[in-house]
Amino acid sequence: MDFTTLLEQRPEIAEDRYSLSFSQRHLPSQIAEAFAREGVVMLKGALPSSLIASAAEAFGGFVQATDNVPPDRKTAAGSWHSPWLVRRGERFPAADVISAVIRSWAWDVVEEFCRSANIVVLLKFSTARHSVDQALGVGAHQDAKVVAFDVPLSIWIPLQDIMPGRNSGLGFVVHPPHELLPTLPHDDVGADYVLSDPARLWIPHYTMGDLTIHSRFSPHFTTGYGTLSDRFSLEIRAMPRSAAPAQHLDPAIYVARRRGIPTIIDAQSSAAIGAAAFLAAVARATA
Ligand SMILES: O=C(O)CCC(=O)C(=O)O
Ligand SMILES: [Fe+2]
Repeated sequence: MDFTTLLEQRPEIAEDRYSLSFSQRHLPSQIAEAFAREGVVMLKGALPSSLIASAAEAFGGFVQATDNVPPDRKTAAGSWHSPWLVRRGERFPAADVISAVIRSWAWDVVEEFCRSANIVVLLKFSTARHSVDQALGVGAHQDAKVVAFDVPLSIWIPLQDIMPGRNSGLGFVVHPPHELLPTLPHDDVGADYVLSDPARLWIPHYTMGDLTIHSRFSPHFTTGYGTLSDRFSLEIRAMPRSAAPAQHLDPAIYVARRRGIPTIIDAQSSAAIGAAAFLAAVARATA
């Protein structure tokens, strides 16, 4: 079963049937309840669309200069990059987006999910992704399996509108288990699991400025329809500072409230990682 056929047979999976889309007028506690129950929420209009459009343009330019894309990070389906390596001259588009998240109401939601205002942004587990829309078969993964078991959440930010059937996006199996699922050899939970209860599937539309947050056990998947359209996105991972193992922290940004405002209070990168200029860009954009 591929995603084109699935959407044709079940167009309702592109609807938000579980009311998981929230705006600034919702309380973070209300959003946290939905997240705990369903494993994913969408925050509508969380980021300024002009900032996202400009980040997409810079990231697109970076990818087009093919020297920038190492062969081991590239397939027919696109390429993926550590956010601090995506650079256009003095500009780091991922720094602008991360800073916008910290300055937005989405950060109140991240704090609520983490039950802490002392948060570490785990750049080591954050990715800037260029996805070329390929026809894909149905499957899903859990980030607890493929990223890191102890990282509680992933923020997924598309840098353009996402239209199911038109360009590659992210889809979810809501109401996740509270444990790791058995997987096939390539860490995928398999089409049988995903299709066993189509009522639990959600392939959202995104408008520029929207983002989703999914939990570590949320089974989710890259969607693909074979249109060959480009998609740029950023996934950011964060957790309570007090819970973060030392081996997750290179590089990392620390955020806490100062005079009530989320503020970057520290950042670190080893010389070998070489993220210092990027970290400075995030700090400048957030100050
Ligand atoms: O961007 C994608 O296609 C995959 C992203 C993903 O799996 C994630 O953010 O956890
Ligand atoms: Fe994932």
